[in-house]
Amino acid sequence: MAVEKSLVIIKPDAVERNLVGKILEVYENEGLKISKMKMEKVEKKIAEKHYEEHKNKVFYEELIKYITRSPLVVLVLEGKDAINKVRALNGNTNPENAQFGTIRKRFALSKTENSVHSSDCVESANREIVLWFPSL
Ligand code: 3AN
Repeated sequence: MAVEKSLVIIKPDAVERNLVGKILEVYENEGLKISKMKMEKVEKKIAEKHYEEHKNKVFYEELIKYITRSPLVVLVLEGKDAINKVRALNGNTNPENAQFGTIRKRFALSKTENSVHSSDCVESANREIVLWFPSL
């Protein structure tokens, strides 16, 4: 399996509830390496670019308001099959449907306030990493 990079966000609801350490521990325990990491309250224009594929969805405005409301932690995780591995650890978008033991089952509050984001394919990962870490 190929070594991949995935862009991960520990979202405002999780940072607000002091869950950063617990979430990072899940990824590190699976052997994933943190290769970049920063904490910030994201600018609206970066948030809009990150979620541009959802621009026409009914939940878009709520999503942008939420993701910009308080600081988040954004990181790059590296490892074998990192993209699928992280998505499996995160669980379903809707915490009600997330598998037992996943990050979203344990911590997410709703479909919007669902604690984590991770890239869904190599192309998204490349796009998102350049967006969040433009100096790379
Ligand atoms: P995922 O983050 O699981 O890849 P996406 O890419 O389909 O999910 O959605 C991006 C984000 O948009 C989700 N993490 C969630 O915060 C929000 N979202 C997705 N679907 C809904 C929905 N039906 N209602 C509210 N928010 C949603």
